[in-house]
Amino acid sequence: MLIVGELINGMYANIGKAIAGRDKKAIQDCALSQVKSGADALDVNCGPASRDPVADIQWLIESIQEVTDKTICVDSSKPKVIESGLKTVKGRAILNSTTADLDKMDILVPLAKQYKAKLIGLTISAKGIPQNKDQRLELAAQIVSYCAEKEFPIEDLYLDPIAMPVNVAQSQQKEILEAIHEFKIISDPSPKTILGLSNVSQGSSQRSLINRTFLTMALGFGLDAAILDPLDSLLMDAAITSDLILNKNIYCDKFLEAYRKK
Ligand code: THG
Repeated sequence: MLIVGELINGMYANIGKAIAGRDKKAIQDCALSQVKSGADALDVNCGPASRDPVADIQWLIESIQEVTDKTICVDSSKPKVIESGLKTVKGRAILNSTTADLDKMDILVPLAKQYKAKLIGLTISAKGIPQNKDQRLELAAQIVSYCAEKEFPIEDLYLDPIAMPVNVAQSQQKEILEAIHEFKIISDPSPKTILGLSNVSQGSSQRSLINRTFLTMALGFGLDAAILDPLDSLLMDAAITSDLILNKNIYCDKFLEAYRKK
């Protein structure tokens, strides 16, 4: 699976402070610790408190790129902030994200094409968050057909059914898991799937247990990628072991160690 580290997000107090105070070392340390723990890519989000997200996202990405060449996942709900981030990324970025709304896709799909970025499509719309699997599938199909029409490669599209907190949306979890499976059969070639995993445990105790159980199940339903906390080593162990069980890695008695040496 593709592991996207979630920790460079202004929503975290330490990162919010580092952005406001231009503390480059704090950002670089956070990037390197996630990479060392196994992150393949790094999500970068200025957070809700940023006063100048167009400038902040550039500073964040420049700081990170000084210490690692891992893929940058440019995370914002504002197209101007996303464009500013994509301009700064050196390699191929992940654009996080568009919704299924036409006004968003009309701007963001051409941007993803222009910068040869991969694209995350959230199965939400201005009408709100879908309440069952079929509503998620309807929005997913709208995103896939829009991308196909504009000749955006479907293999580079990651559909996100949006993980919701289990303590307030318990009946949604099975709908989300089944949506992950069915997104894969919308088209051939299949779109990929991704989740912002930590959403599922927001407001709950036992967060780590809920996160790793949900991740393991989602991988069983065909999940390709997750935005998660790579410093949670039990979570990473569960991810690595799931890939083994799903025959994505060769078995050996020391598979955790072998994977981490990759
Ligand atoms: N899908 C996509 N992108 C996303 C999300 C998604 N980006 C943002 C988010 N969701 C994924 N990242 C996080 C990061 C942190 C938390 C949840 C998701 C989190 N933070 C603690 C909390 O809210 O309790 C903050 C704790 C603190 O302040 O220290 O849980 O779904 N495509």
